[in-house]
Amino acid sequence: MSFFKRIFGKGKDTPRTEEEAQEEEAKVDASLEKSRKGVFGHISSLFVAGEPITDELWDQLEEALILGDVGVETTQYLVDRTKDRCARHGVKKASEAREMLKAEMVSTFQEYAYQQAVEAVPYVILVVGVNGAGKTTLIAKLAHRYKQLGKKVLLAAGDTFRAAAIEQLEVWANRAGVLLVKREQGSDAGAVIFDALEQAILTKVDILIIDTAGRLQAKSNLMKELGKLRNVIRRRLPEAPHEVLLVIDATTGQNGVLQAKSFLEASDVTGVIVTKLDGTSKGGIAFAIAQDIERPIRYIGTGEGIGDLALFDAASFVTALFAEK
Ligand SMILES: Nc1nc2c(ncn2[C@@H]2O[C@H](COP(=O)(O)OP(=O)(O)O)[C@@H](O)[C@H]2O)c(=O)[nH]1
Ligand SMILES: [Mg+2]
Repeated sequence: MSFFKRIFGKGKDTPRTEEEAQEEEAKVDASLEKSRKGVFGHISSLFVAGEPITDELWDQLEEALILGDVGVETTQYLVDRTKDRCARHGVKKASEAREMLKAEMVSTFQEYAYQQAVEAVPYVILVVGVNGAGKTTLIAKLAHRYKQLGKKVLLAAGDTFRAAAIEQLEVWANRAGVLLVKREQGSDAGAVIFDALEQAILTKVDILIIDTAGRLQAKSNLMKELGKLRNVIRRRLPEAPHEVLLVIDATTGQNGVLQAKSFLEASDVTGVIVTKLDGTSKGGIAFAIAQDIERPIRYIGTGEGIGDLALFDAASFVTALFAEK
């Protein structure tokens, strides 16, 4: 029996122990180091203790947020709301304004809160996003996580375009100790998914996670392809997929957000995963993602290893961005 207190979260991926929650916070903290030392350290230093709030401060803040990949619109939104919050609270000092900014940042993320996942067996998760965003790696991380939570996990190699993609998922499935359904390269992705659904139902799998190809030639093709996959799933399980996770690479900046938006029209995205936060000094992209994609951020990828995944928590994310080390 674990003596750690159980934390009952909102998702299927909880409960976690307190120790695990702390480990995840440390991972988030480490992956934001570049951002903290760069733009966000600078932002923090704009709010000089003992100084009053000035127009210049707001201008500098705006400039710095845009540099940090927060995006023009989201920056304007954040700054306006921070000003309002300062006015409402009668804040005059710069050091207090910094806390108002942080509070606004947290609430920006919370506008799209994660909804309680439905109970379903098998619980089907479809993973979408452009090539290279980190879909396959995320699937490995999720498989590992659910396995550790005692769930029976099955993966579907739905990216059938490249042989390497199937092999890559197979290597990860072995490493995570979960089963994989695949067909040879060039097969119909819908057929792979159909097989996987049959196997998941027959063998009473708890969680089925489906990989997809992220080719982004024409938007109409993408919509057609994803629509087809969705129909295959729904014909067998009308309520599925229960989650559609959109994976976005933090290092691709505003352009990455723009590309990711085409997936919103092509599939019913329920949540976002931000990967490679460890590889950028512009962690502000997370705000742009939350605002532009209008979905909750579920997890962040904090590295290339199977354990490098953290549940997203708005407050600890903002704290880590500004923490003084
Ligand atoms: N540093 C870092 N690299 C990552 C992360 N997630 C994925 N990657 C790397 O990004 C590359 C593409 O990942 P992959 O899962 O193949 O992307 P896919 O094409 O969307 O399936 C690989 O080299 C991964 O190791 C992350 O959170 N941090
Ligand atoms: Mg892949």
